[in-house]
Amino acid sequence: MKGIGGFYYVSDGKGNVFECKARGRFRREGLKPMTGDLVEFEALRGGGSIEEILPRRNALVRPMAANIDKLLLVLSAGKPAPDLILADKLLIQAEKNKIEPVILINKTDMDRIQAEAIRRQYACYAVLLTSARTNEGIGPLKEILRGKSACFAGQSAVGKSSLLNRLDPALTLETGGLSKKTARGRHTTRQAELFYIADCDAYIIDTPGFSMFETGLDKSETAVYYPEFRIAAQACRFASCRHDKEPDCAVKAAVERGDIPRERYERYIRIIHSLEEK
Ligand SMILES: Nc1nc2c(ncn2[C@@H]2O[C@H](COP(=O)(O)OP(=O)(O)O)[C@@H](O)[C@H]2O)c(=O)[nH]1
Ligand SMILES: [Mg+2]
Ligand SMILES: [Zn+2]
Repeated sequence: MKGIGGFYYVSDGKGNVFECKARGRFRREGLKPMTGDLVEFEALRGGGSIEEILPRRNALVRPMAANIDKLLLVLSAGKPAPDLILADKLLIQAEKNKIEPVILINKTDMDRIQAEAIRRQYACYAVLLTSARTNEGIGPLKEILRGKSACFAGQSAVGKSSLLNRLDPALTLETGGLSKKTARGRHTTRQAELFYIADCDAYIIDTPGFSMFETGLDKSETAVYYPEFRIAAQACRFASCRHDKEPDCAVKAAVERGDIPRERYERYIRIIHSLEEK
């Protein structure tokens, strides 16, 4: 469920949670239990010991989470202003790890026009408009999550924990973290933690927000993870086209026609140029 200070909290799936230590051999093998892991553990009096980590279906580094079907990328239509470069990088990471992304544009109650403008940039993805304040989109979100495991991701204070509280009224996760002062204080999510939502039979991982993120990709492979580039890219003159300064680029032509959102394309160029600088 979560790890804090060398302790790992393991659920037996029957409502009991055990505070476990990981076996020394994991450390020697460079393995560390992650939130979302399936493990074999030995229940001891007053705690337990993790004996095996079962093979992972997938594992994300940012946020740290294992075995997830869907990545819930939360963006704010109000404050904080959405960092769409960060969003694009998280989408790239999801594509690379074959995890289905779902974009949640939250805080629609603050700025619906901004919410619609963001939605238009991500037309090739599943996008849901939500408000943890007015409850907008919570019903459809439950259907998207039914029977799945999912992980929240996004900047801090976009409303990840608030949305999770809405999914299960029994949850009382700490929310806040909008002001700089409290960002390191009590009202913020400090580690990835998994929750079972009985209402939609889903396992959801809440995660702390972050702002810095590197995809760790090569600039020539980055375009592959843009679903809206894929069809157009087949018509580029060069098979190795990065859709930057190459001649006869069908992706750039699609941007000019308005078939690919210009903002997405311009951020793509910024992302690959920053890779070149490195
Ligand atoms: N107006 C509005 N505020 C929201 C909404 N969702 C969350 N908030 C507020 O935004 C702040 C940060 O929320 P929190 O859930 O802690 O964000 P997290 O850091 O992503 O988990 C809190 O003060 C919430 O009450 C929303 O849909 N509308
Ligand atoms: Mg939170
Ligand atoms: Zn091209």
